[in-house]
Amino acid sequence: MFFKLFILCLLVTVAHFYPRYKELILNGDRVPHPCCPGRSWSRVGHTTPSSTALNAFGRDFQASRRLFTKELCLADSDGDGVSNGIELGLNTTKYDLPTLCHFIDSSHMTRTFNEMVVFLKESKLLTNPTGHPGFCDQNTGRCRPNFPCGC
Ligand SMILES: [Ca+2]
Repeated sequence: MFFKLFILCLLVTVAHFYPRYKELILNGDRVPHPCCPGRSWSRVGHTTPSSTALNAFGRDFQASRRLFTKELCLADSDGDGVSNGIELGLNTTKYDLPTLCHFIDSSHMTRTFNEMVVFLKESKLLTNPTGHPGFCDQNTGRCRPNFPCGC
C-alpha cells in the first residue's frame, strides 16, 4: 500500500514539474493550426496534437537544448522561406530579425523566458504568430503541408 502511494505521489510530482515546452517558445500557446484558420496547434513541436513524434521545429528545438536560441529564432525549420522568429510573431518594423533574435538569446542569462516574452509584447516587438514553424504552411509554392489537412 505504501509503495503504491509512493508511486502515485512520485507521478503527480513529476507531472507537476514536467516542463511545458510551449512556454519556452514565443507564442507557443497560440501557434496557428496549419490547415484550420482560427484554431491553434496545441503541441508546437509535434507532428500531430496527440503524437510524440517531433516535426522539423520540434527537432530543431530539441537540438537547441530546448532553448529559444538565436540560431533557432533565425532558422527556417519547415523550409517555407519564413524564419521561425517571424512565424512565431516577432515584429521587425523597429529592429531587424537578427537583433531581436540576439536579444532573446542573450536574455536567457538575465531573466526568465516569460519575463522576456512580457517585455517583447509590451514593447510591441512580439505580436500574433503568422504561421506554424514546424509545418510548411505558407502555401508559397515552395512547399505545402506534408500531411492531409482536416479540421
Ligand atoms: Ca518557416
